[in-house]
Parts: sequence; structure tokens; C-alpha cells
Amino acid sequence: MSKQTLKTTDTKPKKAMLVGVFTNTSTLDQENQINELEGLALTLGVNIVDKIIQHKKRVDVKYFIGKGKLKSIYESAIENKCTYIIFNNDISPSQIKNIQNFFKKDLIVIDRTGVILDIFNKHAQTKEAKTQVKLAQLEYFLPRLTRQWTHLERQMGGVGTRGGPGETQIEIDRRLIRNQIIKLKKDLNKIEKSRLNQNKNRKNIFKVSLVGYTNAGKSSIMNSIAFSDNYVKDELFATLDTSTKKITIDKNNSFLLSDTVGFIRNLPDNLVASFRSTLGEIEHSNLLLKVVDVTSNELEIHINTIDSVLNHLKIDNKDFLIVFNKVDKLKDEIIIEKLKKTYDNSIFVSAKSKLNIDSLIDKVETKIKEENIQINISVAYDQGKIINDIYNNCSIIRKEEKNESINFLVNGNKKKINKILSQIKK
Ligand SMILES: Nc1nc2c(ncn2[C@@H]2O[C@H](COP(=O)(O)OP(=O)(O)OP(=O)(O)O)[C@@H](O)[C@H]2O)c(=O)[nH]1
Ligand SMILES: [Mg+2]
Repeated sequence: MSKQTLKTTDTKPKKAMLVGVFTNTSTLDQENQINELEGLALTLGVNIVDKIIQHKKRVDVKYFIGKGKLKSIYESAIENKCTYIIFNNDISPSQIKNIQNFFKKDLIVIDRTGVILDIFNKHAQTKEAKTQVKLAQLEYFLPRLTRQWTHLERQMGGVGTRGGPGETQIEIDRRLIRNQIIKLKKDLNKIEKSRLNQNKNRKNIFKVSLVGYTNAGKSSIMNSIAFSDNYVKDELFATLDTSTKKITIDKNNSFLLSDTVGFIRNLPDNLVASFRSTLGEIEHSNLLLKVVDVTSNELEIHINTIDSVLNHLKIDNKDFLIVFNKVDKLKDEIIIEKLKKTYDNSIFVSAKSKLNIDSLIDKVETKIKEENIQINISVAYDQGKIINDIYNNCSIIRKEEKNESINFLVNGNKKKINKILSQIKK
């Protein structure tokens, strides 16, 4: 069976050759992209033995790279005892099939999206994340099925494997995948509904989400703010499930902090779609903390990636702070001065050395106070709707029941409270 996936069950590290085809990017950019792909492969326990970079004005229609080049890559990979050829580019389904046929069963060809899907598959923990990844994987595989990829029915649980007259194995496989996709989408809908119900109970509290490029240190920041133990690892996409913690600043101020799945440039479309519901936490946030690794030489690209993913998800109008993390690793202070000038809405922290984490919490508190007010409201007993609105929209700090009215001391969103007050005056 030859399935375009990096198997992770083997304990022995596998070897691979990387191939990057570039049309017009700068050398530094190419190097960064290839290094990032190497990091992705390493996360799956695959060692890169050689990196091949090609410059081409136009890619080959049939094999993506020229047939001669493909042959030399094949020979070198066999000599180096490689299992995989990993392409930095996203290759069309027909090209990947042609290359796979060229390699026969000697090598497995996989592209960047395939690698990312494998990492997601490895790191998914909850039922929701597992369902999302499975769905994205099947949508990815469907157009890429090759004749070598048989016995799929065993993986699919043997449902409806007997085809109609004349139905070939590949047609059966396709039908099975389509059915499975429909089922997974239904499952996800159900999971999403229960998540929405959960959110309803949380609507009165200020919500903050950590977003950012993978490996920027989101989970580490979450841990240092919440004293929790989220999974932190020097791996790409260590976190796939949104986890939320309640942070109490003082008696009257608290907020919910959510850790989210990391972003990457050119995040495969079907993954963005699959993770839309997980990233839904961001949609309900009052403030986004855009976490950026200050030591990265691609810092601007990372910020742009965050913005483009948010834009893609249509949630680019949120209040935000840029949190430059890992300042403990920074040797040159001038970088901070420069960044301060470019990004005035920013703060410099180190999750590792707990540097400036208190100031970060202070900044969040200021934001909460900008949006929230604390106020006395007195409502007559017969104003049932208003009393209901107060319970539904504010945190009640104190309640005094008088003869004619109830006096509340409440804390809550300025706009919502003003709306309630305007109803009382009528
Ligand atoms: N030196 C230094 N390393 C840090 C800091 N914060 C995080 N790291 C390291 O950076 C790596 C990634 O940290 P994570 O917190 O897992 O990053 P993440 O953004 O949650 O990553 P994903 O979940 O994969 O998207 C780990 O090896 C951390 O130990 C920091 O302030 N300084
Ligand atoms: Mg994480």
C-alpha cells in the first residue's frame, strides 16, 4: 500500500529528501521556507538528508519538475536509503499521482499540505480535533487516490465495500471516502452545537485569545499566566485543541484566556475550513493577543500570516495587542527599540523567564476596564425584562432587595449596560 503520508508508528527515524521549486522568491525566503519544512518533517521524526532547490519560470505540467531532474532525485534518494520525497510546494493531485507512479513503490511522494496534515493527525487529542483532521485528510486524499492505494475498505471499517457491477477498486474507494466525509461533517455539526451551548454560558465575561504562528510560544504564555500545564514543545503545531482557562485578576476583574492552534504561511485551505470551529473561540473574543517570536528573522511574515488567516476567517476587526515573546533569547536590544517604533500596540515578554508577564496582565486589565464599567442600578420589581437583562448581561457584585425595588451593583460591558439604563429611563 502506498499512501501519501509520513508514517509515525515506526521508532526508527525515516529519511527524506526535500525538494523546493521556486519561481521568484528571494534566497533568504527560500532558505526560510525550506528550513520550516525541515522543522515540519522533524516534528514527524523524519530526518532530511538532502535539500534540492530548483529555480523554474514555469513548472512541468506532468511531473511538476522536469523528468530528468526527477530521475536524478530518484537515484540519489535510493542511494541515501530515503523513504520519502517531500515537496515544499503544493502539487496538483494529477502531478502527485504521476510522480508517485514514476517512483513506483520505492519512494513515497508527499507535499507540504500532506506533511501538515500528518502533524495534525499526530497531535489531535480531542474528539473534535480528531474528527476535523480526519475530514481534512479524506478531502485531501480523495482526488489523489492512486491505484496503489488499495485495501482502503479495511481502514474505512468495511462499510459498503461490495461495489456494483463493473465498479473498479478505485471507484469503490472513492465512494467510501465520500460517504465517510458526509458522516464526519454530520459528526462535526453535532460537536459544534454543543460547543456553542458552552459559549452561551460564558457570554458575560471578557474573552482573550492567544493567536500566532506555530511555535511562537502561545501555550507557554498561557501557562505562565494561568499556572497551567498546557502542552509545550519545540514542535510545530503542538497545540491543536483550543483550551480555555479563567484568569482572576482581582475580586471584580476576571477574563477567559484561550490557547489556539498555530498558524503557518499558506495554511492549506481545507485545514482552515476544518479548524474554523476550533478557531471559533477567536470569533467570540474581545481581545486578541497576537504572539510573535521576536527572535525570528521572518517576524513580519509571521505577523502578515496571522492577519491573513484572521482575514480569511473574517475576524480581522478585533482589538489586539502584539505580544513579542522570547525576549530572553534576544542579544540585540536595538531590535526592541525598532519594533516599538513600528508596532506601537505591542509588549515584549518572555514566557520562559516570566519577564513582563505581569505587565501583559496589566494591559489586559486596562482593556477590560476600557470596555467594562461598574455601576449601581435600581430597578422596580415589575420591570421583569430589565431584571432579566441584568442577570443575562452583567456580573452582579451586590444585590439589595428594598421595598419597591432591587438595587444592583453590577460590572459589565459598557455598551450593554448603557442599553439597559436607557430602558429604565423610559
Ligand atoms: N527561549 C524561550 N523559549 C520559549 C519561550 N516561550 C516558548 N518558548 C519555547 O518555544 C517552543 C514553542 O513553545 P509553545 O508554547 O509550545 O509554542 P506554541 O505557540 O504554543 O506552538 P504551537 O502549539 O505548536 O503552535 C518551546 O520549545 C518553548 O519552550 C520564551 O519566552 N523564551
Ligand atoms: Mg501550543
